[in-house]
Amino acid sequence: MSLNKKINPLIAITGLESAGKTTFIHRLKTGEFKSDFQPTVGYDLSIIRKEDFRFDIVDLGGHEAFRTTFWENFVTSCQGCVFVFDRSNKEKIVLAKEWLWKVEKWVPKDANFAFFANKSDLEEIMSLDEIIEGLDLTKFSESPLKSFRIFETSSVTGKNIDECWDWMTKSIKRRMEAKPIMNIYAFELLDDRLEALVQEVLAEGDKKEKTEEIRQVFRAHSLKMIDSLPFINIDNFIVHILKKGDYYAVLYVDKDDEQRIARETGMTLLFESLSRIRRELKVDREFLIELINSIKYEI
Ligand SMILES: Nc1nc2c(ncn2[C@@H]2O[C@H](COP(=O)(O)OP(=O)(O)OP(=O)(O)O)[C@@H](O)[C@H]2O)c(=O)[nH]1
Ligand SMILES: [Mg+2]
Repeated sequence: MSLNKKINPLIAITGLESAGKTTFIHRLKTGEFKSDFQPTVGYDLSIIRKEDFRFDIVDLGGHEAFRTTFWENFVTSCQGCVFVFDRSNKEKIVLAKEWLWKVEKWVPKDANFAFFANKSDLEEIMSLDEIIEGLDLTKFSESPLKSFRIFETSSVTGKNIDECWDWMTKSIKRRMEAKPIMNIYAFELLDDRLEALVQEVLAEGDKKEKTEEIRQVFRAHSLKMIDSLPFINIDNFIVHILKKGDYYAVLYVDKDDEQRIARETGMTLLFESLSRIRRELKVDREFLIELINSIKYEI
């Protein structure tokens, strides 16, 4: 029942509205500057391949409505995070500081965190010293985050775009090769789309595309319960979907390895809570097996 497939690393791009997130991702993908993006509504997921690795990139809308709804879920499950700051906009520095430090708390401690002093091509911009002081960036030396770097960037000239990407992807890759990343998630059914997708997967039809979509929706809705289900690193895994009424929880767990993982990570509690969930939801064994079988090859 286990899979020999790794989950793709996720890189979350954060920053206030108009900081230049979407423009940066476009520059990264095409090597070109494009100036006419509409403000991002909600979030956009895309893929960037590098060598044999596939990175999922989430471009998070910077408007307050999206900051308060989507950011935490993505940032807490990322392997790399970027905070884009528009250095030509001094008025937003207090708000940017508030959100930067929220993000810092959400980023997993072993993830890479890049800070962009963006729009460096413009003339009327804050100096790096002003930014460091204004956003309290020196405090990162006390942060439990292991990997933090500041880049002065511009999507107009391309300054430091590739450098940051190299730094981030190489170190994520190294980490994953040393210790493949496996996230355990639990997900709450928050949107109608999810229910419909799950139903489709359970029914006949082309499961491959659907399961990918489901995975992305799930990722967007990781539950608060994640507090008691921390990250663990394993290679092989299976997917459990547990259903209770109109509520689904999805758990990626390596069935054969639960004991070993519990021992190595000291997370006996985690597995106790998993079995408690299973019991509470009174999941029928046949139902579970059927669900697992229906999606195990694509996730
Ligand atoms: N001069 C300059 N302008 C930039 C740069 N990056 C982005 N811009 C401009 O800044 C504006 C906002 O860019 P977006 O990429 O849409 O900003 P965003 O962070 O995605 O904004 P939201 O989607 O609303 O969160 C656009 O007019 C871009 O052309 C840069 O490096 N230099
Ligand atoms: Mg955008």
